[in-house]
Amino acid sequence: MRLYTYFRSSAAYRVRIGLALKGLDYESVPVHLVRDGGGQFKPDFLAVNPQGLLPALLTDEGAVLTQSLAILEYLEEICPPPAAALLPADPLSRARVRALAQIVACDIHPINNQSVGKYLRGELGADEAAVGAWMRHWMARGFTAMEKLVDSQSDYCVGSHPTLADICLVPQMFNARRFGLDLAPFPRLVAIDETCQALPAFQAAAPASQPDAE
Ligand SMILES: N[C@@H](CCC(=O)N[C@@H](CS)C(=O)NCC(=O)O)C(=O)O
Repeated sequence: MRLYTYFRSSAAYRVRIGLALKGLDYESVPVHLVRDGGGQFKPDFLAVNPQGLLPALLTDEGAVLTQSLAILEYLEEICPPPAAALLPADPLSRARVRALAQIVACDIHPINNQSVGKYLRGELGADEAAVGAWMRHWMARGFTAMEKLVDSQSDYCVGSHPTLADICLVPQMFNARRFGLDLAPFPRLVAIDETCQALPAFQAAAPASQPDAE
C-alpha cells in the first residue's frame, strides 16, 4: 500500500496510526502542503485525489481511497480482529466510539484545517492572533464535550484498547499543542493521549517519526 501523507497532517496521522495498529506495511509518499503553493493542488496529486486533501491510500489492488475515517473503516474490514480492533464489538460502544471520532473529524477538524486558516488570513484579513483564537475556540468546544463523554475509568476513550476515538483524539491533541490551547481543563484527554503515545504504533505514526518531518 502507498499512503499519501504529510508529517503534520492530522488526518494522515490518523491513518498512519491505524496502519501501525494493524501491523500493515506501506510506502509513504510525502505531499508537502505548504511548499511551492502546496503539493495538494498539483495535477499529479489531484489525479490521485480530486479533493486535493490528504490522506489518500493506494491499496494493493490499485484502488485509491480518500477520507481518513473511510480508510480506517476499510482497514478494519480487510484486517478484522484478532488484529487490533479499531471498533469495539458491541453496538453501543461502537456508536460511542464513532461519535467521539466524529467530534474531532466532523466538528473540530474541518473548520480548523489549513485551507480554513488560509481563507481567514487571505480573504477575511485575519492576523495570526485571530487565526490562533479561532483554532483554539473550536478545539476547546469539541474537547469540552469529549472530556465528559470519554470513559471515566478507562485508559482509553472507550474500553481497554485504542479505537477510532483515540486515533482521532491523539492527532487533534498534537494540533491543540501546536496552536497553544490550554489543556488544563481536559485532564482525561491529556491522560488518554499520554497512554496512547506510549504505544509503539502511536510512536511510529507520530509527526516527528515521519520521513518528511521538518
Ligand atoms: N475529512 C478529511 C479531511 C482531510 C484534510 O482536511 N486534510 C488536510 C490535512 S490534515 C489537508 O489536506 N489540507 C490541505 C488543504 O486544506 O489545502 C479526512 O478526514 O481525510
